[in-house]
Amino acid sequence: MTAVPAPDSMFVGWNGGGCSGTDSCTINVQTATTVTAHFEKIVASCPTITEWKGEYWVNSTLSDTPVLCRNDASIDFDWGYDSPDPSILPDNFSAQWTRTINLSGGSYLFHIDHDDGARLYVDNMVTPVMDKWGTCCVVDTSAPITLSDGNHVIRMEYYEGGGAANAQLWWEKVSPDVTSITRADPDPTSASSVHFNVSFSENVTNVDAADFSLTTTGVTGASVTGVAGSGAARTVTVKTGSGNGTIRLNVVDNDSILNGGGFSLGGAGNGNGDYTGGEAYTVRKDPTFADVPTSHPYYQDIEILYANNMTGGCSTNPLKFCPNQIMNRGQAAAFMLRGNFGPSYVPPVPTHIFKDDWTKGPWAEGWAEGMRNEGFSAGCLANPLKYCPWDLIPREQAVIFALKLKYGKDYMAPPATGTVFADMTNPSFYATSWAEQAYKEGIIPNCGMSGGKPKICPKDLVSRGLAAYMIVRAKNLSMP
Ligand SMILES: [Ca+2]
Ligand SMILES: [Ca+2]
Ligand SMILES: [Ca+2]
Ligand SMILES: [Ca+2]
Repeated sequence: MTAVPAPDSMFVGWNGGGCSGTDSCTINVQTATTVTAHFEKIVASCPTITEWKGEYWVNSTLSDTPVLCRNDASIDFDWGYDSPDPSILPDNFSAQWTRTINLSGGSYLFHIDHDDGARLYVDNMVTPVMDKWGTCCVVDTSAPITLSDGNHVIRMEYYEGGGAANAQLWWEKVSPDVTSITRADPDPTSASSVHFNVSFSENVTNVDAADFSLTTTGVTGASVTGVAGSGAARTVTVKTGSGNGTIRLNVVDNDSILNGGGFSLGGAGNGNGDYTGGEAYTVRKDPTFADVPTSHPYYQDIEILYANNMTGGCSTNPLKFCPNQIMNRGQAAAFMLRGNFGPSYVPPVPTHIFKDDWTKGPWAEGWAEGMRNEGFSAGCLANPLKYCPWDLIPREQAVIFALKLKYGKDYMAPPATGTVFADMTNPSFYATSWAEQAYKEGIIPNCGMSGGKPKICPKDLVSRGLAAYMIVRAKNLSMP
């Protein structure tokens, strides 16, 4: 006797009549004898599923229990005349793939390619969005489906009758989105109107002032006054009204903004294309510092430095910054350490390691020792040990401070070329590599042009205003 299991079962052994084990059994029948063959259903156990849960049946109707459960990276199968697995015969099998997937909100088209039939479910596991059970061998596309931002459950059911077999699922987002809203003008601003750059994921039409709103603090009378541009970009002009505060531009989706396919922003429905994550302007109609008017070339940088608690100015009543005062090494130490460790950094109590004359400004001694303790500067002279706090800082030294502020005390600039500047052409000079790198990274502006090349003016001294410019860029600071 031989026991032959059905495709979804396995033979587990004989019982009775002198038969045992799972080999074939021969019995000599002389009296009534009962021999029982025991079978067990194959119940597939699933491994850890990280992508699609793929369950496979050895019938074409998803009936009974699956014989195989596995993690499938994608639903992209072309089995030809073969089968998904050695445990499954090439005809009359079925499968189901299930996955919870995070999608950004919008309108989607789902596509299935199938031989033989398939059904697709999205979120609703009772009513399929596509039912192609019994229709074979074409690519089918769903109607547009609008999905919210977040998790969605997708299930595809599939069967193979005979001949070749394949199963594929993919989808595409067909509605446009706002991808960013950024400031087009310097920030902070005292201007009566400012501009925002609005970017969309693709070309759109029907963008006008009614599609925008403003979120403001402090200011009154701000309004959207114009929308220019085409394609996937717009520039929106906003009147800043009166008062000091902030203005952010938002997109309010009313389904009027459409792409070339006629799909509305964020998918069908108002509100699903809203965008409130853009950059804001800080509006300051009156400057913070009495000596830094809004027309000052470093006005934005100094305001940003102040707003980030990185400077208290040079005098308090009236509040002044002294933007044109030349920075000395003592002041640079304070900028450097605050810039690196944050505004709450407190310099160490001096232990008088530097033999400088501190009577001109006792405040600087702790900052100088902080620079040495933190490894930013060993000093200016080794014997006797001095820091030279009152030496003024030329641009060729400031670029080193700025790059170390950006990347840390151990940073070294890459080798110099000597070809960047009209007035700094010796690649072996100690500061050339630092100046070239700082200029390349936009940390220091040029000081003019000569013969088609920028000038760096290495010996020019650095004002506190320029120092603000360099710190803002080295630390990538903006209005908080
Ligand atoms: Ca087949
Ligand atoms: Ca087939
Ligand atoms: Ca509109
Ligand atoms: Ca919409």
